[in-house]
Amino acid sequence: MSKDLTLAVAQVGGISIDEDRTSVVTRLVALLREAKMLGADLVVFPELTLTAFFPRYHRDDVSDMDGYFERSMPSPPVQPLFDAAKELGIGFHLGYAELTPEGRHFNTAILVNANGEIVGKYRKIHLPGHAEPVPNSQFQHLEKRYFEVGDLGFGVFDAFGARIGMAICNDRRWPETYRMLSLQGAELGLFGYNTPTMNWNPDEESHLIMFNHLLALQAGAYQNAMWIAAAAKAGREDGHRLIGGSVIIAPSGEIVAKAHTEADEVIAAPIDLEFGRHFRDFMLNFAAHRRPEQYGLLLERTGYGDPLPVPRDRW
Ligand code: CDV
Repeated sequence: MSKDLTLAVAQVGGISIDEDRTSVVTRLVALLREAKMLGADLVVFPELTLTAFFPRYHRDDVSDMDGYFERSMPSPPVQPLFDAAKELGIGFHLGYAELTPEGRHFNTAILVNANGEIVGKYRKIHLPGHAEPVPNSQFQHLEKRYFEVGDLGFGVFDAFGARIGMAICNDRRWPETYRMLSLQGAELGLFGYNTPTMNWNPDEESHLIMFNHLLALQAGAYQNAMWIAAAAKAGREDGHRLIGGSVIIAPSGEIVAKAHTEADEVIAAPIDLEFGRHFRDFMLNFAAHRRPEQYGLLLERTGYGDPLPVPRDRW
């Protein structure tokens, strides 16, 4: 197998609600250095990497959460991460809460090249959970309260000698995400996530949480002939727990590297972009086999609905 780049995923263990950015960034720089020792060209950090997963907490006044958001990037406490990356000549992907100069709030990820320049940006489109707390629930997930739906679309960027797409956490459960990226030629998809081991659905079976996470990513990789890297914020945060399972997945759908802890941990793998071409040129040759004229319902309908009429006169 030839190697086009070495990709690392830096899983980040739990961050307590009062851990400051400087402490978190020191951890991230240590992970970056470890990734460099593994030969990485690009390191993927999780969703909302810089703080505890604050959308699990309810505040009447949403501006009370503004302290968890970055007003610029690099913000002063994050500058050392950019400096270390530049010194090491390594790129990274970072998820964070973004507060724009216009006062808009997004769940955002950026792609930074080995010169410390931001070369890609994505704002999360599929926001899970609720805008108001679920009554009598032990767990809340209030992303719809604290973030707007992303306004940048599903961007794909040429960087690191590859065509790279980004998406964030819940996006990985939706096939539309991967297809939006693969139709733009993405060869590699980068995902960060915070997935609690328990959520507002008391009937969800615990064994399914890891299974569904891996199933979605592996299916997305195979069905779209893409490499996928997914980085968890994992472990315990203030009595709550997030799954690990950070992975690198080949376009075959096979896992080539996987974290085995719920703590700070780096995994890495060589990426051969040609390997994706094998799938794109044969079984998943979109241009030859897709039938967009038959997919109109995908744009017309959002929720589950009734069957479309099938013309009986042509049976
Ligand atoms: N941060 C997330 O988007 N988490 C969701 C949880 C709430 C299910 C996820 O899809 O993992």
